[in-house]
Amino acid sequence: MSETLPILYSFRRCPYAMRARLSLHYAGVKLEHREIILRDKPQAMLEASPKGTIPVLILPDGSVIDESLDIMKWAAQENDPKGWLAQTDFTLIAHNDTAFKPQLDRYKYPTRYDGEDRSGAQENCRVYFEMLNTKIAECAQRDKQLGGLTDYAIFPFIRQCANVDKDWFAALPYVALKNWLSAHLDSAIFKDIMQKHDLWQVS
Ligand SMILES: N[C@@H](CCC(=O)N[C@@H](CS)C(=O)NCC(=O)O)C(=O)O
Repeated sequence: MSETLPILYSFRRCPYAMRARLSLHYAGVKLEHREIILRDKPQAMLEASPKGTIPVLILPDGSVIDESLDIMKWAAQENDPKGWLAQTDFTLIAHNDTAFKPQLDRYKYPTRYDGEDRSGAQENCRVYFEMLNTKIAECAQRDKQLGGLTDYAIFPFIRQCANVDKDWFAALPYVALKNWLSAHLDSAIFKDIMQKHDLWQVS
């Protein structure tokens, strides 16, 4: 009989889905990956999680985890080979999600906001990067990581912001932040979780 695996609804470029995939990979969780597109969400996903955001994890017992941070925590509770969960900086992650992400959205998608000219949002992103740069530089003894799952929760968003205007990001004087981001982008785990999947079709 085939094993029933957890099901992950995911979208390759979504930073919330990336942090979930990174943590599930870290924990070595075997799963069925269902790649979707946001403009055409599968009915089965919406039935499991009517709020319609990605990622969604459905466990073999039918329970549903539809917040990326909860998926990260669940994965580390399943298996945490480096003891990372206890070291995770949830305050910084909350700052990333509630203060930085709205600025990133204004910077990346200015036309969605009345009167947004990007410059204020870009400056707010820079201020966040300056703070992160200092934190990362201070963590030099810990392999230049922020510790625990904090890196996995945050770097997909930094990647997204850095890609909006690569010249702007390249000109920033934040060496520790840039090295940290490059190390994550070059890592084997990131390459693995960014592999392309065919769109999931109901069989
Ligand atoms: N708080 C949620 C946010 C997830 C989220 O907003 N994901 C985006 C994609 S990156 C989404 O699904 N948006 C819904 C849509 O665009 O229809 C989480 O952490 O899982």
